[in-house]
Amino acid sequence: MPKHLKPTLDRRQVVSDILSERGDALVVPGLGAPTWDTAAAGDAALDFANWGGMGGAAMIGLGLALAQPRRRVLVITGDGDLLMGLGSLATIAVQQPRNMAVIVLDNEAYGETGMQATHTRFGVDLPAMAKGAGFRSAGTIYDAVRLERWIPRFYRQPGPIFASVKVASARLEMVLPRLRDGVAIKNRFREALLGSKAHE
Ligand SMILES: Cc1ncc(C[n+]2csc(CCOP(=O)(O)OP(=O)(O)O)c2C)c(N)n1
Ligand SMILES: [Mg+2]
Repeated sequence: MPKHLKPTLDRRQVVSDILSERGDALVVPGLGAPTWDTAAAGDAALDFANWGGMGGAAMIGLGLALAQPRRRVLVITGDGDLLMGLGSLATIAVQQPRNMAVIVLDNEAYGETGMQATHTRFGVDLPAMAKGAGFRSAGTIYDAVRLERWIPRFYRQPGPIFASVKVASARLEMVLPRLRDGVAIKNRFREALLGSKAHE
């Protein structure tokens, strides 16, 4: 088991720091709090909010990464969401998408539903699992200095990349994306990505 420190990073700051360099990257925020963090950082048309579906963010990201190999795809999700779809680490590793990063905002809790402890609170090491599956690089980020070093990698280093960012389990204001309807979110995303081809 790795050294287990208390998670302290501010998740809103982490997400806004990461997304400030997004350019034309496609972003898949996991359900709940990662979606509120992403909305707080700007609610962009190239965000594919995964409204209430748990366990699927990384797989939606993989599909996008394979369909759009020239675009960077960032999955920004929670430890609970990733733990529910752990097999996705193996599937991503088999596909080896060079344009994909999976970033877990790891508060070691199921935040949305009342801060129940997840497995990472007990030392389950998600980056080690990603490495074991075959991700090209994986690591744990506990502080802002390390985060600053990792951000350019999320966008430029060959993937698949995995990072667990240890964020404090604070209760924050719920910032909802403007669109709530799944079809509307999908249509906005397709139009922003594909332009006139979105309707073909
Ligand atoms: C299949 C399924 N089970 C349970 C839920 C209820 N639920 C919504 S968010 C959430 C916790 C998500 O935890 P995490 O991904 O770690 O996000 P956090 O809020 O901690 O950032 C749960 C259990 C759900 N939406 N779908
Ligand atoms: Mg969590």
